[in-house]
Amino acid sequence: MIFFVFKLKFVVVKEMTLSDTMRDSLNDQVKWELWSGYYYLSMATYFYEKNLPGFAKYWTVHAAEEQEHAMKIFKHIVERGGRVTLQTIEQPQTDWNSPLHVAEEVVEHERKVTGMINNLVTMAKSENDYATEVFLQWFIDEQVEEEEGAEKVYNQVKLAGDSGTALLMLDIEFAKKAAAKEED
Ligand code: OFO
Repeated sequence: MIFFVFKLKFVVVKEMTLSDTMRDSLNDQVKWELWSGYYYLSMATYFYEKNLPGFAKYWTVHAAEEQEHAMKIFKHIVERGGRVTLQTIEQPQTDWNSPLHVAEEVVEHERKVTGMINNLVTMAKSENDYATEVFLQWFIDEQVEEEEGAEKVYNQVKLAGDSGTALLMLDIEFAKKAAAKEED
């Protein structure tokens, strides 16, 4: 009987554990989410310098969201019995040619992140790691929103074109969007 209890415990512990490859890939994703936050914060500094505080605030709030994404994955690794290993976060780009250039790069970056999440789902499926696969569903949905949001920003900034007045009006809109996001 004692043996039976022991055996059962062992099986339960084993099922909770992430594979080394899954753990390492999730650890990489923690770094990329934190890096995304760093990247967006760098964009915020660009907009502060350009006297567009609404855009700056918007990207600052977005940076904080990326930190939350990193912490979601951090928590999942810990809950599944894995060890989080924090990695070096490289310096992001610090300058852009124009607000439209920023918007273009955000779209490109979010598409890359979607690819990373998709790769993680493929890995979880191939390892029959159902818990991680289900956990990643939130990120799949989030990336649909993030890509849609990034494309919308791009289209709005493109419409503003070279008009300083249009850009200033958009800046007011982005300040409101940032405030709404913060209240969420
Ligand atoms: Fe974490 O969603 Fe953007 O990158």
